[in-house]
Amino acid sequence: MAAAPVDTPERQAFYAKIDKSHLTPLWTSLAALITPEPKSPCRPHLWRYQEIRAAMMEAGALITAREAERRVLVLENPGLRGQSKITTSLYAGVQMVLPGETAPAHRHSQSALRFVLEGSGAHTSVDGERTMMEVGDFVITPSGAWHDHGNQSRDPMLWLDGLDIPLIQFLDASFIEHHSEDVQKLTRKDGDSQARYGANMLPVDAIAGRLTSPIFNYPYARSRDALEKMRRANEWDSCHGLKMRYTNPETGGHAMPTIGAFLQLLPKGFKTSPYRATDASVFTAVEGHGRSRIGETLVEWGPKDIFVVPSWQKVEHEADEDAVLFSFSDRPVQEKLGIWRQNRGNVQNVFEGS
Ligand code: 1HN
Repeated sequence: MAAAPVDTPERQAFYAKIDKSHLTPLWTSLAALITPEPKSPCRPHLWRYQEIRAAMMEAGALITAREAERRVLVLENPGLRGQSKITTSLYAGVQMVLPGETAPAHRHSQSALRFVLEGSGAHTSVDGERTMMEVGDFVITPSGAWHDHGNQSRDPMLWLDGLDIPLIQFLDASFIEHHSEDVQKLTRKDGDSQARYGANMLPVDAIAGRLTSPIFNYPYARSRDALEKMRRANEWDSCHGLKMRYTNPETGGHAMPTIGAFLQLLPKGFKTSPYRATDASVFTAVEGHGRSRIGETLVEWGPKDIFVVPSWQKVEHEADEDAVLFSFSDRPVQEKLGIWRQNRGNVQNVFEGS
């Protein structure tokens, strides 16, 4: 693109004059608005779980889940401080529910995912059905669904929350409503949606009407077992190892309309080829240790650590032992808009790669 036109005294006087009418020239900002490739203020960063956990325990002594509504420490991207964003379009936080606590029922426009980091047997209820949560479970709260959390186990439960808050904020489409009762009434037995939608069958007259998957807990045990069985074929993707996406069984599409979620296995010693994509991704290691080069930044990760890969930054992962990574991004949104793009390997030409 051509350089921005130079300023002349006449032009500056003109800009100052039209400014009073809330008008401004495009030609001074065009190059910054329409960049040849993504230029994000979002930065690569890693949060150590032990550091988050220690802070969370302090928060646990300072405020209850009920008073806080949700006791969450927000993971703020260093390039986006003060905005409650982990990437330009997504929010992430770590939430803790202590034994005996309730996080009261509410519903909002924002879609949410949970990825369980620690604890066993706490629950979330979504639109009348409860699910128990275990480490590694991927749990969904659709837009507009009543949800409350509780912990009747003996240990704290901590999970990673991912929400499309910045996206909804950008669209000025946010609503929240508080339930008249802290804990919503259950109208279905535990496991009902798993049985109806998670057994490779669908109710006979099911139509693909819903934007969000009717399965709201994708248990880690099942996802992990699938990866373990698939690895025997010894077919590895050079950029991803073995990477699967969570799907909505009614559509075959992403499990959520605004957030894509993925689980991947990197076998011991595997080093991925450079990869970049226009969807910034939030990762957490479930198992194993390794490292990722993200642009010029090297992050060393272990179980439950959380790191972020900004849009279009080249990433390479390396696993020191069998490693499992969970990740999420705004890829479904970009795909629907027809703007999602990736480069595999050391591709230079952004218009030819994919
Ligand atoms: C929310 O509803 C939850 O339900 C977690 O656990 C984090 C952050 C902002 C707004 C709503 C939850 C949230 C949230």
